[in-house]
Amino acid sequence: MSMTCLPPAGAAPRGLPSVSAAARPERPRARRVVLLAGLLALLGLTALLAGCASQYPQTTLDPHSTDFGPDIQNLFVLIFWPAVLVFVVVEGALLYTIVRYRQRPGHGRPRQIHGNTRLEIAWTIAPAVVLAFIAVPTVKTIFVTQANVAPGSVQIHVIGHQWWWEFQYPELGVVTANEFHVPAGQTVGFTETSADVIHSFWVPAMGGKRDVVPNHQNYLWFTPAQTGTFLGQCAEYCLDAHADMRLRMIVDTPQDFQAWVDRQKQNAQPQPDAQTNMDLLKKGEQLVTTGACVGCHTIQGTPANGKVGPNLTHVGSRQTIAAGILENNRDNIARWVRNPPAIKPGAKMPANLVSEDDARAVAEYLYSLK
Ligand code: HEC
Ligand SMILES: [Cu+2]
Repeated sequence: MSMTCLPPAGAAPRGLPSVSAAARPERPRARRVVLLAGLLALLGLTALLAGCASQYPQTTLDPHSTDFGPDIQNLFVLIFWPAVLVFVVVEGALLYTIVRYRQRPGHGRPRQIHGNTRLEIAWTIAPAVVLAFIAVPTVKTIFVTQANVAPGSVQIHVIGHQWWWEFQYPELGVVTANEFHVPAGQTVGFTETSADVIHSFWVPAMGGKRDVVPNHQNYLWFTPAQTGTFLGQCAEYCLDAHADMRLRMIVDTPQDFQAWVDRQKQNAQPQPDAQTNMDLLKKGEQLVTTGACVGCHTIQGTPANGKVGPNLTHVGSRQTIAAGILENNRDNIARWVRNPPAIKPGAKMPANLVSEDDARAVAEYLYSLK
């Protein structure tokens, strides 16, 4: 018997099983087994992915702010379950139709119809209602979270650079890079702009992304709920090292935050530790404050006052360097200073500014700037 899509002329009318179809009962059972196996595999995969979710520090589904994050989470849940319902109904109807009205040997061409006004009106109105249901709370949330920040909150000016972040606290007199501190339970207001191309500032645990645009100011605010370190990154493709443009938000208790601000406001002052080699440190200080570095980096209290690269006044106090891609230690600072583009392709700090030996001295000095 032929199994082509078009039934042979004169085939039996639909609904009357032919003799040969009844004589071959194995085929539908085999298909059912395949379908069931597919469904089970899908369920297993979903369970596996759900189990992994807690290991992702940048998940968007686990908000740690008291306003922006939960606003988005509630909106997501509000839309997610109706979407699941729509999915199940539509896909269920589709699967049912595929199975129930599949071509069977001996079944003829089904009745041909054209147009159904009632159905067409229904499937135009139903999605319109669904879209309105989504649009109203979405637009409301957008307006709330786009607003400029309330007075009295911690003000941070975010400047995106290819490929690192600058954080200025205009009211507190602090400038830092790639890692910034905020107090728990207090609203933080960001004004954002870019020094070059469009970036996007994103700390997923706090809430949504916000574009960082040159010659334009965007606003963002949220209230961190608890202390901890939260990872973020640039979320708008900005050429070579976009993927290496990461950031860390450290939420402190209000006391720890104040202590951090007090330290950051001070001039650079080497703070040797047990492993410090003082001769090397002095040599490094000399190299940095009289070398090419001063043209691009600021080290408060020294002649270095460049604005091209990150502020290094307290670079030793940061957990990472180079926008979150290297752990902060002497070896990594030395490696970085020798050849930044080898570590971060495209990095806008030139290689070979210092020799191998001098890089060790530079690292000894910079790492002591706590
Ligand atoms: C032409 C400008 C320029 C010069 C000169 C320059 N840098 Fe940089 N530097 C940068 C830029 C830009 C970055 C950020 C790179 C990135 O993360 O993508 C940077 C990053 C750094 C960092 C990492 C800071 C952090 O917190 O991530 C260190 C450390 C550093 N420079 C040290 C030096 C030293 C030491 C010298 C002198 C020997 C020097 N730089 C000279 C532009 C410069
Ligand atoms: Cu980017």
